[in-house]
Amino acid sequence: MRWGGGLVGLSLLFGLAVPVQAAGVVARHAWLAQLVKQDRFDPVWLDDLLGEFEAGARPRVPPKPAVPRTCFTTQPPVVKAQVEKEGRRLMSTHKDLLKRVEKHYGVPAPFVVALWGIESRYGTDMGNFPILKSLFTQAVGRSSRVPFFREQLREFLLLSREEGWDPRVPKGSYDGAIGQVQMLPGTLRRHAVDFDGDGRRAVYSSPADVLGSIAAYLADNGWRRGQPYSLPVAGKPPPGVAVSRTLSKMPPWKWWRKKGLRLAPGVAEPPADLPTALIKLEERGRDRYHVVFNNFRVVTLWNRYRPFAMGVGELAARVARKGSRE
Ligand SMILES: [Ca+2]
Repeated sequence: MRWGGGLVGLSLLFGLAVPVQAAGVVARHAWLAQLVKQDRFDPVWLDDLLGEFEAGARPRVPPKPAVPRTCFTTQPPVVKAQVEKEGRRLMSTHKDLLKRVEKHYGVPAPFVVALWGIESRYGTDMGNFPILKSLFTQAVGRSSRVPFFREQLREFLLLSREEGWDPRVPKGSYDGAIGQVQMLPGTLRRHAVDFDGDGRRAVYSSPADVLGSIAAYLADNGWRRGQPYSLPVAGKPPPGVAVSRTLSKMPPWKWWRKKGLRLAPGVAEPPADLPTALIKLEERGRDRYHVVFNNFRVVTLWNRYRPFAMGVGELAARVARKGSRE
């Protein structure tokens, strides 16, 4: 079945008279017609491509695991140990490549490898949903996220055209995250790079493109070389010192010091003028406090959930342990 019936769909695309339709269907057709006009997609090709998906026939979503895979801080210790071990092995396997990535983008190898491990288990778990079907069925659904999925579907079609992909082929997450980097199509179009220079951004298969793209995203979003990521606070913050609500405006570290905030024993002080935020992590009934800096903020642009960024820092520290570098 074509979307809304092939002839009706095409008649709309070509601006012909249309029978009375449900408002939602008309809106959907208007959106597809706009895609054709705006991005010069062939209407017959588009109709053929999307026609097999019936509106509302969503891909079956498996139940969510108790521990989200992308939150390293909450993974069971045995899983953490496995991810760390594999990460350290890959740090060694890709040592030369990671050096080039670090030199070019200024992002240390352990952070690049940590994001790779957390997002796709180093490329072994990229999601099994056909991206086109996932995005289309959610783009014509009824949820408040319809505009988001419409935009991502458009980005996916553009990306497929640019990269020479058959849009029917790529698989990924239910939300449309693609490849070993698990970036959404729009993010991928803006930030992914062809780091091995073969003319394609092979985020499914090329370690150079995968690692380069992760570092490029971080660099594009303001990663700074040589700055600390997060440091543990001694105990609880003093009374009257609140956790930062935003990471977009950070006072300097000396401001926090003046308020009485202290780092855990043995932790080296950051530069006094370094912009600093205070975060709290609730873990197994215990609150932990950390001060975090610009590069932590950059990772919250990748995933705004603060424990995600904390997990990236934790895994980066683990894979960087003795024996993993040089
Ligand atoms: Ca490439």
